[in-house]
Amino acid sequence: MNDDYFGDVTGPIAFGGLDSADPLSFKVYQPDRVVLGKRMEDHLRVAVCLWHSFNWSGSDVFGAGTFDRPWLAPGLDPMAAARTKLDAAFEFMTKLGVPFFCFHDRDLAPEGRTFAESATNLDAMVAEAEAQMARTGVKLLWGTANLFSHPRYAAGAATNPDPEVFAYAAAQVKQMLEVTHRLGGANYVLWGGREGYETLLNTDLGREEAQLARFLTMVAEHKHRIGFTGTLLLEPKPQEPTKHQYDYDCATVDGFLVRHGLSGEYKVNIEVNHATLAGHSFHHEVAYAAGRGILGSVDVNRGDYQNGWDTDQFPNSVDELSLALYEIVRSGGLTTGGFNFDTKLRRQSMDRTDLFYAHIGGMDTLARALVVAAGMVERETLARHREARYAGWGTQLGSEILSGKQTLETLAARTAAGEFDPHPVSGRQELLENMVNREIWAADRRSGAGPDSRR
Ligand code: XLS
Ligand code: NI
Ligand code: NI
Repeated sequence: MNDDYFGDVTGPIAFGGLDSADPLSFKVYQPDRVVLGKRMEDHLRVAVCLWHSFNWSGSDVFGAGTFDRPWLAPGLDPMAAARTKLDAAFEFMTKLGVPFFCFHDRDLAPEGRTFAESATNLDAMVAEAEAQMARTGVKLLWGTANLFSHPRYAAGAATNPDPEVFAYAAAQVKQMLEVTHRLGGANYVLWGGREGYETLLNTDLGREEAQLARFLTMVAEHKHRIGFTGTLLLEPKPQEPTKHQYDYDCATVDGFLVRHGLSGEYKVNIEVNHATLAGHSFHHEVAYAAGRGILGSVDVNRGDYQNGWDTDQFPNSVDELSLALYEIVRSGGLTTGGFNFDTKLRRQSMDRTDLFYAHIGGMDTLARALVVAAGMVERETLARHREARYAGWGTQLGSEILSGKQTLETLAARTAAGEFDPHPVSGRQELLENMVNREIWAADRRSGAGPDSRR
């Protein structure tokens, strides 16, 4: 087996702790460290993505690729290049020590001249991936179909004005769902990159919503037909590449699922930078999805607060991630989901080793956020305040209002009779913020101090 693409790095990356000066060691992430009764690796279920990390050359709209990625060099035989890319990816994942990966059909195998040729290419590469997975133990967190790169999808896939494009997308998703099933994937993702519009002047919103609903119903039906037991996930994003995307945010997706009888069939794959593009915090999106029972998986990254793009940077803010991790942990954790690094290196981070620095930093940030979140859960720091704030709803009045025993008339009569005299109480926001900071600062003592295995 090749071991050539990341020759500068000897894997597996070891835990070095906070005192280690080795940039190729984990400072906090320790797979076997037990946090709230569960191994860190099992809480986080980290995945590497094959698109930004292995199938992108560092090109942007203004310039050519900058990255040192021999398998993306022009002029290579596409299938040979795909095999090299897969070798490199599995070498990277094994050295990094992550349990999962994610890919689009087109990341694994090149598109052919016909659908049949694309399908054959994919099947051949899936066999290779299967062998790599068996050899390394790396598992598939989720698969997905690329329904946005090819020009045929410029006006959408399921929401295209042309039903033949819908049919083409259906064929692609059918194969990728089956591939994901064959590879034992834990989830299947649909991100509607072109399911939206550029201008309302040529767009029939009602028709496009009906098409999307039909498409997602067909996907759910096929999932059951083939016996795939993983979770179907929709990935919300408000815009980019289109001006407006229909799966705008978690609340929009939830409403769509309810409207079309698809609740229970789909959960959400929440991406940090998509949350912020939608004008929300990631914390908000996680809390919303958890509250609605649709929290599925996370594409972990971050945006840049000074621009409005999906910059997909590697996460590095413990403060922000801790709040989201807190909601995730207290809601029971990600079950079939995980944390997929849907992240792009900056264009000047050209070396292959930069992929290691980026993922190590991201995993340490996640690990540290998990330790902070666990502290908040263990000490019930926030939960006690939250419960006390709503205590009134546990009284007879509260339960009678919610159960429908009270009406506007009865409440008006009782208020007029002087029965109620509510007094505003402090929300204690600054106190709660201090409590969160204390957990973040105290985690310094705990985060490098795992009792167990160095690895
Ligand atoms: C793009 C999306 C994409 C999905 C998978 O913004 O994040 O990468 O995760 O199609
Ligand atoms: Ni994503
Ligand atoms: Ni993104």
